[in-house]
Amino acid sequence: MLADFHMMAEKDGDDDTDLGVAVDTRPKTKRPPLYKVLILNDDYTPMEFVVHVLERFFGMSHAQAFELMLTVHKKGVAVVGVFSYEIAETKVAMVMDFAQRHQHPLQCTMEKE
Ligand code: TYC
Repeated sequence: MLADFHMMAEKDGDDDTDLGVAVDTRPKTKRPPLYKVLILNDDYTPMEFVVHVLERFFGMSHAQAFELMLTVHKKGVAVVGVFSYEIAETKVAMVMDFAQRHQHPLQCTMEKE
């Protein structure tokens, strides 16, 4: 716990000679790192399957999912969401398992933001 810092002018009779310790003025609220989940293009996975994946696992509307699928198809890769490490890891595992079960080579990965 941080020591309180009272804004009292010249509390130490500031002649700049005291050898006090430095005191933290900001609470340390370190946010957890975030991870981008990416979908990669390939030549074999059907477009409709990718659209379905984006709707099912990333909560997108059909229109949003279709648009993002086309972005991946044209550009090769796209970020589909940003999550905490555990959520990102779970999304990647669910997509990879779903693709494998349907025998599509769709790839889903994550990287630190
Ligand atoms: N390129 C695929 C096709 O033409 C479609 C596709 C889009 C595949 C996005 C993967 O992440 C992907 N059938």
